[in-house]
Amino acid sequence: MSKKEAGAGVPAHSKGSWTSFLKSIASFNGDLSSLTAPPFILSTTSLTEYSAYWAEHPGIFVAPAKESDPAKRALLVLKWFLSTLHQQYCSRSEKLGSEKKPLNPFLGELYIGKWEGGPDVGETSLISEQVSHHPPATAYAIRNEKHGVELQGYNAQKASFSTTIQIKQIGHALLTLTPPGSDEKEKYVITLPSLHIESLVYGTPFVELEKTTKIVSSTGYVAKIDYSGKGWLSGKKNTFNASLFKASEGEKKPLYTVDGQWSDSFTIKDARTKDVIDRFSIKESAVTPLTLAPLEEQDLYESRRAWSDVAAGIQKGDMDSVSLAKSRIENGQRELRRIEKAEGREWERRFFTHTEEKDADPEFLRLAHSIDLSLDSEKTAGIWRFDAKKAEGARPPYHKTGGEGLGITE
Ligand code: HC3
Repeated sequence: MSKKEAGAGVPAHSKGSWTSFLKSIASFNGDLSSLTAPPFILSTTSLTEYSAYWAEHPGIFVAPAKESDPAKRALLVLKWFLSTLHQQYCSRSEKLGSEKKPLNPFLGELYIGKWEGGPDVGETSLISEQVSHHPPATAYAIRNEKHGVELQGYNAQKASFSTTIQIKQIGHALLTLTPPGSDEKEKYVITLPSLHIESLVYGTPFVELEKTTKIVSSTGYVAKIDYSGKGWLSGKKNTFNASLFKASEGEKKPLYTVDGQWSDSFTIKDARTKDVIDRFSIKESAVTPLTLAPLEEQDLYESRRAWSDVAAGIQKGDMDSVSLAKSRIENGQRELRRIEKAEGREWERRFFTHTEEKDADPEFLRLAHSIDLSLDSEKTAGIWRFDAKKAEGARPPYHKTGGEGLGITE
């Protein structure tokens, strides 16, 4: 078998710029948005859109709320989490041939939509907002009223370089649901996996997950997922081993185990009997597309509308129009920040409010500490929570200004 050559996936006219890009990565400062990447690797999608990956299987998202046994409920939460990984971390490279460099969201950028899940599942809504630009942080709230399920969270990335790009995710997700026949809400605190980029040298980057994710519930269960890749024991990419156990009994006494590849399929077993009790396969689980408002009805701050000229330029390969449209947004944002500073105020987030650790919900803090989730809130400009009051009053146009901040003046 012939060996793949470096740069094999890079278009002929981009070989030189790809080599320069690789050199710049080796000495970069950790800010991924500052990297100048060749046009062929630029994505037309902003990071605010990535929040949708959490619920592209709305039926699996709401399933725990229908289960009356607490251990099985925690297992269904684990199954849902695992089912999101394919969408989160490899749907783009599968569709486009490689992982691309996403658009760097501007402060206040919004991505809003809903999934129609049919009579059984009902409607699930998504609100994603760029709540901080320096450091970049995206917050989201995903809610299904029919089943009383809500996921909210926020994330930022800290990048470093050692043989390839390594990314540590900062932030967490918080799932809240009401079990059948109960008035008490239960909570699940979810940590976010670390990742690195593979196949950079060939010009076909893709994501591999590493280290661990933990999910702890207010009902006393913990799920631990260990990720490994091709060079590890199993020899297969995107591998994981997970177990669910009672916090009081520890991981040596698992109730359930889950093994497989997050990009393909996995098997859930009863840890005591070793019986297979459930399977999940990406190929057999169609995703439900998110419905967005038509572009002309979207707010000027909604991602697809705000970035439309940039995206059109990228698609045409017209880098002059891309720089022009990007500069318009960047200059508009700079001007807005200047005015805010002069007026002694800051940008008002439309759907989220930040708290400091000392003011956070004590139950959340207890759960977070129990799984060593370090909040690192200075790296996300605070702990971000969905603000139902703000959201109640929010109807398009969501922002108070006009096109200011986007370089639109008339
Ligand atoms: C690192 C990443 C941006 C961040 C992406 C995150 C962590 C965002 C939150 C989502 O819930 C999960 C997620 C999935 C993929 C992560 C992206 C993969 C690559 C991208 C870098 C900024 C791009 C690096 C450039 C290049 C050319 C190597 O692709």
